[in-house]
Amino acid sequence: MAAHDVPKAVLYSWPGSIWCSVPRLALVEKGYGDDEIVIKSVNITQGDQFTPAFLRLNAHGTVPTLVVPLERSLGPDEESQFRALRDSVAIADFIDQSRSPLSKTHTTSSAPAPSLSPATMEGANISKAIVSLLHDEKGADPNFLKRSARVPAEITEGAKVNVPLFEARQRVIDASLAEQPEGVSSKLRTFLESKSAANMINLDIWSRGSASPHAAEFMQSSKTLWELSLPDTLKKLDGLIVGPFCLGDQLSVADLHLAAWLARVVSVCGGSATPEDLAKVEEKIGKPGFKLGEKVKGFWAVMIVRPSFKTVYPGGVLH
Ligand SMILES: N[C@@H](CCC(=O)N[C@@H](CS)C(=O)NCC(=O)O)C(=O)O
Repeated sequence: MAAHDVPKAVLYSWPGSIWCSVPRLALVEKGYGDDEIVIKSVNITQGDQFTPAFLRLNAHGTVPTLVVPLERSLGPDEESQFRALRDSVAIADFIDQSRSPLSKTHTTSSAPAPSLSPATMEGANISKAIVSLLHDEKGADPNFLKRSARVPAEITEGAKVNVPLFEARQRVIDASLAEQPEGVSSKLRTFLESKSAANMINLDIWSRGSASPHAAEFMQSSKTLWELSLPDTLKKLDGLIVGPFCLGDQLSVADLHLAAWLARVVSVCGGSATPEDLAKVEEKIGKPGFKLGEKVKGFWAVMIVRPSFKTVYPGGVLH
């Protein structure tokens, strides 16, 4: 089979998504050529993730999603078979493992493909601890950070962006629900109904501010996020990072998760990709005596100068 006949993996992604940055960094670090993978846009600000077509690929309705052709589907006579990977941890590991310096499949680039997997048991444990900490839904959730508000004035300020966003999502959720056969319950319907309920609460908060019955609880959760979870996570990270990268001198997958997470933190604090802008994180947290640790600062300094980081965050503009 000629190289151009081989089905390519498709990465469903959105430029402003924090967790999509992880596989995007991995593709550059691993030296994938632009023609080796197809990147398709899923506009999560417009609700593309709630269309039945996308939910067939990923029932959680999240990006990144990587659809990879299975080995046995490469034969010309067989029906195409695909496997979908539905979270950034599995996708980054897959991207790392599917391209080695000796790899021939799908490889048109001759760039080196250094391993991003931890080389020791100790490294694997640190990596797991860092990745779990960053992805802990009860921790410093970077998507909540972006749409949090501790005081009514922050709701008013965020309304300009968030009201149209939650309205657009609601339109797609409603349209997808309308397509479901009447009176028939299904996993898809249950998923869409729960997304609709959560989305309506968000819409109510961002449109009505303090007048919303959900506002007080929302502002309290936002305060907990900024005053407790975020400083706590930053402190724990400083204790886990070996330096300068998470596991020492060699870059690994944990660094890609940390780079994306820290970029989001600096971005919501109004900073860009410079060493000095970490100070904005300390300012915005505003907790007396809170300072970022030296390991976190050292990591940021070595990460932001990498070509992969500059590709995913062009001009140092973070998201
Ligand atoms: N654990 C998942 C989380 C993925 C996730 O939350 N993705 C966000 C974008 S960063 C998303 O798709 N959100 C959809 C939505 O907001 O409805 C991962 O690591 O990939």
